[in-house]
Amino acid sequence: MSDPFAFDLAATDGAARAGTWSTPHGAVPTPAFMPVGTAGSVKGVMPEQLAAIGSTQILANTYHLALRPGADVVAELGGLHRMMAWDGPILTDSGGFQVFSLAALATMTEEGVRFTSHIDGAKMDLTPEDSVDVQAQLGADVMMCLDECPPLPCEPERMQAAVDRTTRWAQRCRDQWDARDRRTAGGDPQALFGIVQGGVDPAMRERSARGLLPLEFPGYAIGGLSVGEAPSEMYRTLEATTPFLPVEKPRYLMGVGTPTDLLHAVMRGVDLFDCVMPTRNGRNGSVFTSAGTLKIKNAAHARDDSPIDLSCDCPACKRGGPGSFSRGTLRHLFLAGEMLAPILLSLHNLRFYHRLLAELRAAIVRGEARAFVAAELAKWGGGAN
Ligand code: PRF
Ligand code: ZN
Repeated sequence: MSDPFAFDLAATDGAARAGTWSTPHGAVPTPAFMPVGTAGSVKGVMPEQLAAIGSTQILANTYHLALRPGADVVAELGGLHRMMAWDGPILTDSGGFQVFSLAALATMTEEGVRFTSHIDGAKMDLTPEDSVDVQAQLGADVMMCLDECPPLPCEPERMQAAVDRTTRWAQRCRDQWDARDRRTAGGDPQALFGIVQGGVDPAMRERSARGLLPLEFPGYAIGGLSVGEAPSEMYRTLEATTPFLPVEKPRYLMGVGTPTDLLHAVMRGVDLFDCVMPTRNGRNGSVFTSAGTLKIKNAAHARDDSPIDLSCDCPACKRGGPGSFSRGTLRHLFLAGEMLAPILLSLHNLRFYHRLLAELRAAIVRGEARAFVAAELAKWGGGAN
């Protein structure tokens, strides 16, 4: 049988790659950005709107869904695709990272993580095997290994221990994935990605990658970045990490980042991203434009009849054509607490991310990635995105 998770490289330009990632729920042109649907919905955005603005694959979180409504309930409701009314590819994160950012009283042992639910205070355990079982019940196309992501800065001994534990847990996740015949509880093929850790130390990143490679995952994530280090350190680390990853497998940078981060990461060989930034910032009234970020609530926009971005074809901007919303109108809707405002700004920001990566992909195919990135960064200038 042909590989349901084939990754085909259409073009490379330096370290940057233009590819197509296949899944049982459709193909994803890469580089690609995944909107975050933490608890089973991309906040405020309808699935058909996501498709219309260019979303191809979305992300959901094991931690949130396992606590509420429970993985068994998700399975009974038909799995994540049915629940989210999204027939395209879905990826779930494994839960460990969210335990340490959200749960109370999280502790870690070799066996797994133990924590207290941030929702109802219930005590819960999550082992690597549990994480795979729960993610199989959720039924996404791609699941992630349980990993340990130490906050930065981090002592070298602690970092090495986290890297080695992440490698051992990856083996246990892989064994459990094999035991489940690499399928969701509903019987569909399901991929498992390994996660490279190691902070900003190139030697640790190499150690982590070398530990995971023999497990032959269908894809590799880069975790442990955007956790307190400077952007320049993150870019340097990516440069020291991607050369150790297989060329023919997708690479996913977890929880990153700003538009600037995406451009720099693609130039260093990353294919997939997720981040709450476009939707969270949109809900807070902060938008990305071709001239940098702006805050729609600022008084300066009160009587501004122009759209957020004349070059944007999202449902809010419509390139300034009929049916577009002006900055002044959006500011008013925000200040009046109208729910349409955060929805429109979420759509705009997601469209900005998708268009940026689609244009970068085209530039990679043309062999002009470097010039494209330089031109975008220059356009954003002082209003940096
Ligand atoms: N590990 C996992 N999920 C993550 C991260 C990680 O390191 C990050 C770090 N940026 C975001 N989400 N499992
Ligand atoms: Zn727009």
